[in-house]
Parts: sequence; C-alpha cells; structure tokens
Amino acid sequence: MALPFMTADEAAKFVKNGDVVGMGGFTPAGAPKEVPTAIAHMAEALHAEGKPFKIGIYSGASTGDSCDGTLARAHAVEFRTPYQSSKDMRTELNNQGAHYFDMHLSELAQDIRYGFMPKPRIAIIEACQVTENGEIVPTAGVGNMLTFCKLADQIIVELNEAMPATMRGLHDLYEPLDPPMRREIPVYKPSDRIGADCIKVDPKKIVAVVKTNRPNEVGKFAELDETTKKIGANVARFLVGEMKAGRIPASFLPIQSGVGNIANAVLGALGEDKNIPAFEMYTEVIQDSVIGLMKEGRVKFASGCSLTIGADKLQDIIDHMDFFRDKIVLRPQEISNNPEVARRLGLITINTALEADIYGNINSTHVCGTKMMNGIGGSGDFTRSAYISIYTTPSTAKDGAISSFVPMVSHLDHSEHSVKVIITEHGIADLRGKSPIQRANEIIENCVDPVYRPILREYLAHTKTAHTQHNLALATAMHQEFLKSGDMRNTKWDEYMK
Ligand code: 0RQ
Repeated sequence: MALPFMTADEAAKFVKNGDVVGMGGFTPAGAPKEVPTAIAHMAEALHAEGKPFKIGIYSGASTGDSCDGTLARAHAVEFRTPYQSSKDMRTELNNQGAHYFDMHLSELAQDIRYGFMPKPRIAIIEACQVTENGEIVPTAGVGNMLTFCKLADQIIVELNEAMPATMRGLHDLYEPLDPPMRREIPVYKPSDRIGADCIKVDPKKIVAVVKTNRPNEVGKFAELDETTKKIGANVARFLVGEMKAGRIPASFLPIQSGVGNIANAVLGALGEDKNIPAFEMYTEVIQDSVIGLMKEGRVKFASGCSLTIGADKLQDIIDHMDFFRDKIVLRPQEISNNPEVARRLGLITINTALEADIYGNINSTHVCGTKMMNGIGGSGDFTRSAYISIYTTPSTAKDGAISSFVPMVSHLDHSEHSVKVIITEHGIADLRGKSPIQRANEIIENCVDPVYRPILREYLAHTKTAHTQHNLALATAMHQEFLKSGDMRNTKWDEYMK
C-alpha cells in the first residue's frame, strides 16, 4: 500500500473539533511542527466564521512553538496535559482559556490505557522513517508516541528530512503490561535494551504522511554565571563527600538531572570535577552538556526520553552516529521515568525547585501559589524513588526581590518526606534524619541568601514550639509582600500580625 503523502494543510483536515490528539516527541525534540501549525490556522479560519474548534492535546512533555505556541495563540485548545513550557500556552492556561492537568510524566500512557482519560482519536508524530508495512521510527524524542500510535484510530506522520533514517537504532520501544499482569521492567542497568527499534502499526491507520525539513525548536541555555557555577560546584562537593563517606559506591550511581538552565549547569560541573568517576545517566531529557561530556569520556552512557539539545549538537550526533549509537538510548517516558526502575537502579536525582520552604517542601510549578509556570514534569517520578533526591535552586530570583526560601511553600509538589538534600550557591542543606526544626536551621544557615536569613529567623521567633513550627497568619506574608510591594525584602512581620 503506497504511503498517503500530502501537505500539512490537507493532513490537518483529518482533525475535527472536539478531537483528542496525541502529539509525539518529548520537549521540542521530535515534536510535530507543520501539522499543528496548519491545525491552528484552520482553527483561526473557523473561529472567524463563528464556528467552534478546540482540541484536547496529549504530549510527551513540552513541545515547540509551532505546536503549543500556535495552538494557544489560536485559542484552539480545550485541555492540555501532561506538561508545557510555552509562554503563550502558559498565558492561555492561567487565563483558563484551556484546562490543564499537570501530571507525573511516567503516568499518562498507563492512565489512558487504564481508561482514566480518553483515548487519543488521532496521533500526530514526527518520524525519520515510515514504511509501507507500518514501521515508524521516531526522531530525537519519543515521549508517549508508542502508546498514542497503538490507541489512536488515525496516525499523521511528519516525515522530517532533517532527521536521517540512520537514527534508527537509537530507540528502545517497550510498553509494559498492565496490572495484574505487569512484571518488573527488565532494565537492570541504564544501557539495557528491552524493546523494538521502531513502532509497528496497522498501515491502514496511517492516513497522512507530510514531508518536512525542520530543525527542533530547542531554546538556547543561558550562559553559566557565578550563581549557577557555584550551585554546580556545591552539588559536586556534596556527591564527592558522599563517596568518601561510603554512602555512594566508588563505581558511582546513575544520575537523573532535570530540565533548564540550572540542571544544564550542574551537569557540566559534575563532568568537570575529576573526583567524580565517569558516570552513567538514567534520565528524562538528555541536555546539551551531556553530549560534550560523552565526547570527553566523562559520561559513559545516557538513557533518556529525548535529545533536547541545540541543532548543532544534534547534527554532531547524526554525523557521528557510529560513536554515539552505543552510548545513547531513547525510551518511552513510561520507561525512562519509571519509578520502579528508578528505585531499583539507585538513581541520584537532581531537580530544580521554583520555591522551597524552611522544612524542605518543594514547589516546582506555581508562582506565588496561583500562576502555573511549566508543570511538575518528571521531577516527581524521580524524587520519590531516588537513592538520594537533591533539589537545587538559586537562593533568590528576580534580582533578589524573591527569596527562593519561604516559611511555607505556596503550592506543594514534593513533600519534606521525599526531599533529602537542598543545594544553592551558598551551600548544602542535608535534611536526612533531621526533625523539622533541625531542617529549618540547616536550610536557613546553609542555603538561604544572607539578606533573607534574619527575616526567616525572625519568622521562627514568631512561632510557638511545636513539631513543625508555623504561625499561620504569617506563613504566606513574604508572598503577600511580593504581591504588594514587588520585593520580599520589605517583609515586616508585625504588619502581617494585625
Ligand atoms: O524567570 O527567566 O523570567 O527571570 O523562573 O528560572 O532560575 O532560569 O531556572 O530554567 O532551571 O527553571 C523550576 C521553572 C526552573 C524548571 C524551573 C523564575 C526565574 C526565571 C526560570 P525569568 P531559572 P530553570 C524533569 C524535571 C519543573 C519540572 C521539572 C521547571 C524562571 O526547572 O519547570 O523539575 N521544573 N522537571 O526568575 C517566581 C520564584 C521563582 C521564579 C525562579 N520563586 N518565584 N519566579 N523564578 N524562582 C524534566 C522534565 O520534566 C521535562
């Protein structure tokens, strides 16, 4: 059966108002680009005629601007899950123009299979190869596309000519059985391969193949600055100390590292510190710094769900596939982020907090407790199951006007029970085995910006002795002060006592 080649505009017509669509890829890596943009244009035209058009969108994680950005600007999104990081989508969600279900990334595929959420009617995925007998090879990001392709009635493939078919072999595509039949996922070390190198579907489901030639829309990282360099050095110092104390084996343990500027800087610092042996990664996104470290022999292997790297770095991999093929594997997020595997492999997990409180609770998602930033992503998949869970953050944001440490987080993503260590540019708070008041002292004296230390000590002075000391009238005063004057440094506790 010949493949149904057509334009993006023609393919977009398969998508109807009210459809649930599963987008392939993970982050802008491997996300579809031209068909979502064509759907957004179709939505705008229909809206101009006074006709409704909105779709529900499942993805792996964030996507690129040509997907989340265009669809948000066209007001064409009914609901969105499990993660996004687009400026315009964020605005749409915070204005309640679309419903957002922020969820653990490892869970979406199984939740759809369990029937907790509707099946995608249509899957839109990017591939580097598609064959007439229904073999589809993903590109730089896998995400949930294996499950979407299996469950959807129709599949639209963007065949991206910028991603050569030689990428075949980078992927390991495996879907677990559902309870009560599920067994352990047989990944016993990060490099184990347990699945297929392509997705196999009934070719009749492939209703459109759109040829494209587009790089991934991966943003540039901020240059390392003094703060991020110090955070990275402190993480390295902590891990070297753990090795010396015999709490991390000399052969080291696999690393999971989160997404964003801080995470990229931390990994760079770990690679540079020769006291840490060359290590393996069992992670979600493989970011820019990993590729350089792999070439230097500092990262031996990386298992992930996507290559969320700049176009130059991806080209380097494509050009040197023989070097990279046995050092990288890309898996569905149900496997790359699987808590059962994370606990068994003994991952050292390093994620970034938006805000922490003096007891070690973490807010990864909500600015001042109300406005969605990105989402919890995979941080919860890893944190709860880690060998050691580490959170990093600069001690302040917005030029010091926001303290990353507050009396009580304004939204809770990771609780004090799962967070073992917090690290800033000032130092390390080791929370293991400590009571709430011991944790508060450890965090204030080691991690908080010196300007905010007296403010937080004074907060504690306004509380009564209890297992966890709080003054509920004052617990959100620093947030309220920021909303009022734009600067948490102005917090005067007495004003909030009234
Ligand atoms: O905003 O750029 O406008 O100044 O947040 O902060 O310091 O550049 O850090 O890029 O590493 O992102 C938590 C958002 C950090 C990210 C978060 C403002 C700050 C800046 C970004 P500006 P930085 P990063 C698995 C792991 C959740 C998902 C996750 C994230 C912007 O790491 O989304 O962990 N994590 N996934 O100024 C208001 C505060 C703030 C603040 C920082 N307290 N209040 N704004 N900012 N602290 C991987 C995946 O799941 C894909």
